[in-house]
Amino acid sequence: MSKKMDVSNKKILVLGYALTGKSVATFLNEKGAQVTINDQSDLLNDASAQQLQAQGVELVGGGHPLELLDEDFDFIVKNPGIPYSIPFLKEATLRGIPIYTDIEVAYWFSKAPFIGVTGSNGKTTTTSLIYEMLRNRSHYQTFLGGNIGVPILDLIDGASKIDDIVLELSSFQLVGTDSYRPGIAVITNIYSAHLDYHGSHGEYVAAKTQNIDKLSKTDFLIFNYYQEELRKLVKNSVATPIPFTKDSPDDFVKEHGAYVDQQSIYFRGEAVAQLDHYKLPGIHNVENALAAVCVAKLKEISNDDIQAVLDHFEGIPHRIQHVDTIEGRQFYDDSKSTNESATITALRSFQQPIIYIGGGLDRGVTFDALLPFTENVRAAYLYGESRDKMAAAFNKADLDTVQEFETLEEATEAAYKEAKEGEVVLFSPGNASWDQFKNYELRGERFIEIVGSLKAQNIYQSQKEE
Ligand code: UMA
Repeated sequence: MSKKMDVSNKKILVLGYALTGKSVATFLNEKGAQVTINDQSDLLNDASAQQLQAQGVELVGGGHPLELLDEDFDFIVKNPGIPYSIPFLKEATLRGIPIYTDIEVAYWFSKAPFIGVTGSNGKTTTTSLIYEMLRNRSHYQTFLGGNIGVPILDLIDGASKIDDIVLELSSFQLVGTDSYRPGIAVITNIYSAHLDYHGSHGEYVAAKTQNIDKLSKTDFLIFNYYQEELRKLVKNSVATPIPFTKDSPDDFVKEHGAYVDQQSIYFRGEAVAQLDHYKLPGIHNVENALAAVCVAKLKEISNDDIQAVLDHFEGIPHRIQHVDTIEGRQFYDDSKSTNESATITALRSFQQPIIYIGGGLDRGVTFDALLPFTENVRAAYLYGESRDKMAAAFNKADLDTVQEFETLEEATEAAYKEAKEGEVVLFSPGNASWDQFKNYELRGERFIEIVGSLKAQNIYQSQKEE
C-alpha cells in the first residue's frame, strides 16, 4: 500500500516539538529531508533537539515568527494539538503551503496497512481490544500507535506489508491527512467534541470522516449502525460497510455486521463469543467490543481467541477501571476523565446508585452539562480548585448530600464512609489533574492507594458492629 514519497532534499517545517514533533523530525531527518523545527517554547534546553541540530536540523524556538514562512517550505508537519487558528498557520494556509500531520507522512512510507480507529468516545478501548485480539497471531506482527500515545512514525519502519498497524486517530490527527487510507476504518460513534478546535460540529464531523471518500472497494468501513449522521456518510462510500449495533439488528446488520443477542456477540449471523465475563461496564463498552469483533473476524481471528480477550481484558488504566469490591461496594477509577464529556460517559455506565468523587483544575467550566446524567448519583464529594463550581452544579440535582473538601484524600475518605452495599464509588474527576497532581496517571494511582489504605482500616466492619 506504500505510496512512497521521496522527501530527500524536500524542505520541511516540523511545527511543535512534543511527542509527535520529535518523532516526525527524527524520521524525516533520517530520510534525508531538510528539516526545520519550530516550537513556541524555547528549544535551547531540549537535549534531543540539540542532537538533531548537531545533525543539521535547524531549530527555531520561542514563538512562531511569520518571516519563517519566507523560507519556501514544501510542506509543514504539525503536532496535532496545535490549532489551525494560530496566526502562523493562517498565514501558511493563505500562502498555500500544505499542512499535514504525522499520519499522512506515515501513509506515504508504511509498507504495512492501517486499521484506523476514530470516533468521539471509545477510541482507546476499541483500539486496545483490537490490538489484543490481533497481537498473538503467529506469522504476523501487530503494532499499536497514534493518539493512544505512541507516534506512528516511531513504528512504521519495523512493520512489513503482511503486518498490521492498529491506530487510534483523533480528529486533530485526521484533519491533517490527504491521501491517507486505512484498509479497515472503524468509526465508533460521532458526538460533538473539541468544538473549540474545529469551530463547528460540521467541521468536526468532516475531520472525523474525511477519509471515508478515500476508501476503495477493497477496504472495509466498520461503523455504528444506528447513528443517522454516520449512515448517511457511509452510503456515499464504495468501501464494504460493516455495521455494528447494541440495539436490535435489522436484516442488513444480521447479514453484514455485528450485534448482541442474549449476551452473545454475533457476526454475520454466527455466534462468536459471550459477554458473560466481560469486565468493562456500560453499554458503550459493548459497542466497543462489537467494533473490535468486526475487525478480528475480518482478520480471521478464531472465536476462542476473541473470547479469551473479552474474558480477560481489564480496560484502559484509569478509564472507568474497576479497583476493588469491598463488602459489596464497587470502586472505580476514572482519573483519565479530564473533562465533562468523559465524566458523562462514566455516569452513564452504571445502573447502581453512585457515590461520586470529582474535582481538579479550575478552567472556568460550570458543570451544568452533568445534570441530565445525575439520576443515579446519590451523593457527591468534591475537591480541589473546581470544587465550588462543581458543588454549584450538583446542588441543582436532587442528591442526599454534596460536600466539598480541599484534597482527594479527604473527599475519598468521606465517600468511602458514605457508600452502602450495592453502590458504586466512582472517581471521575471531570477536570485536569494539574492543581494537585503532575498528571492523571499519578492522580489515579493515588486514588487506588487511598482506597487500599481505607480498606485496611476495616471501616465497614466497624460500621456493622455499631
Ligand atoms: N505548540 C506550539 N505552538 C502552539 C501550541 C503548541 O509550538 O501554538 C507546541 C507545544 O509547545 C508542544 C507541542 O506543540 O511542544 C504540543 O503538541 P501536542 O499537544 O500535539 O502534543 P504531542 O505530545 O505531540 O501529543 C499528540 C497528541 N496530543 C494532542 O492531540 C493534544 C497525543 O494525544 C498523542 O498521544 C500523541 O500526539 C502521539 O500521537 C493525547 C490527547 O490528549 C493523548 N489527545 C486528544 C484527546 O485524546 O482528546 C486529541
